[in-house]
Amino acid sequence: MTNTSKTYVQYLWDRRRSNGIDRDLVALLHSVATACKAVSNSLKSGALADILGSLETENVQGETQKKLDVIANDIFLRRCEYSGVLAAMVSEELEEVYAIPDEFPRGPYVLLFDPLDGSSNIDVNVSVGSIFSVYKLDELPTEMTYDAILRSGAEQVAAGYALYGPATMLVLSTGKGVDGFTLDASIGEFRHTHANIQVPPEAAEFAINMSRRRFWDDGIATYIDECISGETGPRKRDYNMRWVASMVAEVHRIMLRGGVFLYPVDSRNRADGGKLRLLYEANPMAMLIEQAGGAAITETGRILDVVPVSPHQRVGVMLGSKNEVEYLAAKLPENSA
Ligand code: AHM
Ligand code: MG
Repeated sequence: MTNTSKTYVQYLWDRRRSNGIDRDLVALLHSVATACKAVSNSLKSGALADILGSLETENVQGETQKKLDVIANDIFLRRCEYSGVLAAMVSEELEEVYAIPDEFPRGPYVLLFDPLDGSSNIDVNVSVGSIFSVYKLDELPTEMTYDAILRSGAEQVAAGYALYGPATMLVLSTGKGVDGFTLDASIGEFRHTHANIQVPPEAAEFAINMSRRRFWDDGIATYIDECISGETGPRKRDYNMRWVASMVAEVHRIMLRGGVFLYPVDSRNRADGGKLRLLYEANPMAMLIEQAGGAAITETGRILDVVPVSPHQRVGVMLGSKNEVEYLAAKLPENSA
């Protein structure tokens, strides 16, 4: 069957006309998609290309880097630095801000990304993804410090992820809804396959790492216990559970069929602020989920309202179907206050 749906680039030009996104943002989002296609291609070779396994290095979070983390990070930097529209990039894999080198023209945009999320899944051939977030600065800072470029999630002008699953997909928001694209290998382009994605407001499916139960705060434990008690409990319906350990895969499932994803602050990760990173994991996913009609919170309020204080800071993340997230929020002392 021939797919005649629009290509991603055609979609972006349509957005330029209807949604007013500027030419520079079109160029940047095109570069990001090219990076995602290159990452997808690298992942396909797996053990054949000797790119599985770990390196002896650690990233800024103190986590052992996989070979593919480094390869994917390099792909994002190389594909996007020449775009001419970026002032800087921030990556999970880089300690410092990556200021665009002098040899390239600069522009007002900042790109933040996790080049390969869910990397514990790489060696076992389970879905992984890339996550990205875009801001526009009022003016080019003379010095590219974190202070100059850190913004709260509400100021994002675009966010998205690529999911490297059975098919490679790209899901994007430029602030007016959410659209999904599937990589058409026959032409090497993403095609617009999912228009105006909406997260169902009701759902009976949760995703959480249950092995951490003994570390949870009371509100989280009560919520999950209620779900597990099913039909006979206060929720009066049976719940299903999923845990891929790949946030992109979990969020994508929620985008298409609803549910909630939780990686809360708990007694084991509280000193770090949580597990997931605000700027290039929580914020872009929160923008996408909200733009699709869902909700995304930390223990104290909306993720998009958190004011960042450092580039790699972590937060508790709870997101998904609106009614379910609101029910959960009411059980969290600082959220319901
Ligand atoms: P990563 O950026 O090091 O891959 O970590 C983020 C991932 C998420 O994709 C996933 O939700 C979570 O870590 C899984 O954590 P756990 O190993 O505790 O199940
Ligand atoms: Mg990650």
